[in-house]
Amino acid sequence: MRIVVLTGAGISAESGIPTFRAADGLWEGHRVEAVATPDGFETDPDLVLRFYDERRRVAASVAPNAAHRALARLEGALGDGLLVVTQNVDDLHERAGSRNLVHMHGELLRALCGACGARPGWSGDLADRPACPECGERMLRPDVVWFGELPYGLDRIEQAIVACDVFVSIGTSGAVYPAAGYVALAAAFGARTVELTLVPSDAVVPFDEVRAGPATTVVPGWVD
Ligand code: BV8
Repeated sequence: MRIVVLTGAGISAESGIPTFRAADGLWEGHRVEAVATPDGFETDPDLVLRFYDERRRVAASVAPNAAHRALARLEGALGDGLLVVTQNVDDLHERAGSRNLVHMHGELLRALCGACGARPGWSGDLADRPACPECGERMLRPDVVWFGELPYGLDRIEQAIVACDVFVSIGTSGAVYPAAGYVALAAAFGARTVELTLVPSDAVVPFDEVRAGPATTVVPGWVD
């Protein structure tokens, strides 16, 4: 049995990490989408660095929830038969025990050097412009994928989706591509598609099965 699970902000919501498109999706009065972009970074790098420093601190202060732990249990049972593809940049899947994991939109706990391209692990702040441990330049940004930038791991993800038997989408609004197109790709290659989320998304193709509810209920319910 080969399963691909796509997760979005909804799986971390009950851990205390705000989702993107909830009513309060604002940061210092800016739409999150306006901040999490290359243009936003060019326009006001300090604002963007502070935005991600704050999100890094929030992510460090919360814990994985029952949904993250259920996926780690599922990996224990399936081994390489399970791949988790997350749009999230927090490390709650790792801390719950998931290992077969792709952060397609990058990671809060990694920096990216604008000078040498190094991607060092990073748990501190970036707004105080620390030096890159590789080249010494002070051009570090969060290693997250902004709009118009190429997500990570696309080949590995697409190969897993076309080969999987079941595709499960958890806690994502299906607003962002290429992730939003994965359910159609899975269905086209014959996989059964399942959505586990609070508010069912108006997906490009309907899911075979939808379970609406909080992730800490519907994900363990489906896994176990
Ligand atoms: C790319 C940064 C190509 C990291 C994010 C037109 C013009 C320009 C671009 C495009 C265009 N059309 C399409 C595109 C591509 C664009 C795109 O999709 N735009 C959209 C707006 C139309 N995509 C891109 O640019 C991507 N790159 O295509 O590159 C390319 C090719 C070659 C060379 C170069 C480039 C890059 C996309 C990545 C953008 N970065 N964030 C960060 O700050 O975190 S996107 C951002 O949205 C986050 O990553 C987030 O993960 C993602 C999706 O949001 P969700 O996770 O779904 O969260 P949301 O709040 O929306 O929904 C939460 C859901 O949870 C809800 O459904 C809710 O019901 C549910 N929920 C809530 N509580 C619970 C719950 N479920 C269960 N339990 C609960 N308790």
